[in-house]
Amino acid sequence: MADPAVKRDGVEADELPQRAEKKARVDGENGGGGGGEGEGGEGGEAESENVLCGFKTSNVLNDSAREKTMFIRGKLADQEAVVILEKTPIREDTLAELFSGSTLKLEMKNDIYSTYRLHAPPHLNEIKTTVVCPATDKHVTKYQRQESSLVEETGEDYQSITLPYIQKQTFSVQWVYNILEKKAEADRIVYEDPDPEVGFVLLPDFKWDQKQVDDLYLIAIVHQRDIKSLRDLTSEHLPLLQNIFQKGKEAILQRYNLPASKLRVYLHYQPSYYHLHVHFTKLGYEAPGCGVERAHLLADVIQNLQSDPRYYETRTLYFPLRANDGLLSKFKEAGRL
Ligand code: M7G
Repeated sequence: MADPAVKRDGVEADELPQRAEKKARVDGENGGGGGGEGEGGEGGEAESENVLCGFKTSNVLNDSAREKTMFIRGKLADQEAVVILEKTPIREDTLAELFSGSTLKLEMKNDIYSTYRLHAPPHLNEIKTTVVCPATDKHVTKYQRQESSLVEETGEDYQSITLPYIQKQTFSVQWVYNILEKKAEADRIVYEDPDPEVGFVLLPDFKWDQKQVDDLYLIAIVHQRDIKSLRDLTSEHLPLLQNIFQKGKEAILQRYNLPASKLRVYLHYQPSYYHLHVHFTKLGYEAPGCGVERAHLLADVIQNLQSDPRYYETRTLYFPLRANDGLLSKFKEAGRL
């Protein structure tokens, strides 16, 4: 099957500071290989073939009128797939063109009030599209609308319930290795420290279309391959964490003109992908998973490890699990919920 990724990305490094000043211009596109786990390879074509023209919808997993998103399960050439559609924000730098180049249809007029439907030029009316193909049952579960329950995990619970489960049941991190090995998304890298111990790659999260800094979202992926999550961190990892914190903030300031005081820098527990990575988002942007029940500020993580080298090995950690998450069943079976 053709590379299913159809994202619009690819920004020339030297134009990004201007982007921060709301002059957004996209010079190219890349497929990035981000769509299929286990697939390597780079895109980089000016225009992708429409891999979605044969997509057959099975059901809608989740949608939100407010977020203007829809998560759809279906089949692409007989393979299970999940497609995520998201209307993109309106950008200030496109307003002049939006007003002059659109057609307006009047819906109603009453006194000083009138409402219209504005038909914008197609390039100002994009839908960010993410394709996961082949998608596993776990992907379907991840994107399905579900009730969550808060779980209390002691250090012992982690050893006896969580660890055995995640050793068997996690998403592939092939996409992470592709990034670290420059087999995918190499042209999107914002900063890299190649050191095998304290080094990392900083690049845009695939949830961010890079068109505006208001919803800035980058991830720092560590070069070390044996740190699964927050639970594995000890004071030995302080140089790594401090390096990510310091250099990640510097790189974002340089590239996007956004100071550290405007950033939310955190780790998820539980993460979806068990290879240590840190989320960098713009403060004020309500990124999925930035709530207190899942996000752990990197600054706090560093301080906690400074005061207790085994803090994350021993502490009880709280996190939400969705109703259909297999790990939740394990906690129930163990009588921990
Ligand atoms: P997480 O905390 O493991 O899980 O974060 P979450 O997805 O439940 O938040 C992994 C982060 O990596 C998320 O923010 C994803 O959007 C992002 N991500 C996932 N994939 C498969 C890719 C990818 O292929 N490329 C990039 N650039 N980001 C990805």
